[in-house]
Amino acid sequence: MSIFTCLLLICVTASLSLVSARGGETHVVGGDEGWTQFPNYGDWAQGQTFHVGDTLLFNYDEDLHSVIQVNETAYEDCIKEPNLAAFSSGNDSFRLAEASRQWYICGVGDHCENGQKLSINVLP
Ligand SMILES: *[C@@H]1O[C@H](CO)[C@@H](O)[C@H](O)[C@H]1NC(C)=O
Ligand SMILES: *[C@@H]1O[C@H](CO)[C@@H](O)[C@H](O)[C@H]1NC(C)=O
Ligand SMILES: [Cu+2]
Repeated sequence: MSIFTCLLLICVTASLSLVSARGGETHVVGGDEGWTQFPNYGDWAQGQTFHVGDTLLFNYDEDLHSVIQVNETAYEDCIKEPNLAAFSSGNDSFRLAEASRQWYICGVGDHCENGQKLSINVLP
């Protein structure tokens, strides 16, 4: 293989992996533990890079938890009503449509106060 072909292959491979890193990734909140009480979602989010076009999936027992999208103030103070959106199917997924910070809390009991809350920063 000539050096030129070799370089070309490296370039193509590198750009393909860049493309595949952008958009379309599904982030299962909390990984295997899902959306529940007590995992540290700050730690979980630290290990993720969220881009526009990715999907955020909340996986949980619908009898035990829910998902409420709120603003920053409501996130800090665990205010459930009014909110931006509420979900309770146990399998709630959203496509991340814009580059922005987003906040989610659980709407059941004192779960939010116990730390069942997630803040993510969606990059372009
Ligand atoms: C944030 O949400 C709370 C209620 O959840 C509401 O009272 C407040 O006005 C909102 N703040 C902004 C800046 O939208
Ligand atoms: C969760 O929802 C997705 C579609 O949003 C669907 O493809 C998947 O089968 C659902 N999973 C379960 C366990 O219901
Ligand atoms: Cu909960």
